Amino acid sequence: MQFLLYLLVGSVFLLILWKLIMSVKNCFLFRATSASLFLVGAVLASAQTNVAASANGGVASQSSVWNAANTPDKGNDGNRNGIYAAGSMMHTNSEFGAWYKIDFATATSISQVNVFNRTESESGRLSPFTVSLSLNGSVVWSATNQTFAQNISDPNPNVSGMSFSMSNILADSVKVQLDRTNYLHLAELEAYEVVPEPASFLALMAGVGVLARRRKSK
Ligand SMILES: [Ca+2]
Repeated sequence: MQFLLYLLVGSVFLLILWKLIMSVKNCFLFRATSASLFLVGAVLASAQTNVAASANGGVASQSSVWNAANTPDKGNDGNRNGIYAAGSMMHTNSEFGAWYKIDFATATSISQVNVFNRTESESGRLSPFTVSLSLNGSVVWSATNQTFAQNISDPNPNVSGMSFSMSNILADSVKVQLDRTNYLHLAELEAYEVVPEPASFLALMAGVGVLARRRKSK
């Protein structure tokens, strides 16, 4: 269904682009301008989708549940608040290699993983840890022996996240695991893919069309 939508949008876009080129093909300034906007649009007309979120089909599991209030769904509910009392944190028992995993709805090319730690206390329990991506049960990317260090800016002081970047790794799950014995509690675990936004792209090209008409009328 999504493929058909892209095909339809792509066809409309090509038709509009062809008409624009034919109407102002002798205008060098326009061609230079539209080419620049085309490149800008290709960058702007993309968005990141967190495929680990339960709202996007992510299904979470964990090695154990410390308290009934700290079930796996709390780690992918879209709430990054790191205060335990906020009620949006998964929490295992204290055990060696305690883990938290989220299966995606489908295999997806992942470019970024964000790990959000507890903030009001016990944030040191997370380190050292391993974050990994897997496909069909095999690890396809990992960062081991990590010490948590906040590198995500957030206006909410109760949000503390560490971001990991990778080059579009095809995976169907993301996992955080302690490299020692301790409790594992995360406010949120996210995994992002970059997807095109045809609607934004067409809006941009509509702006190009207006520009073309203005230049042609001069
Ligand atoms: Ca949460």
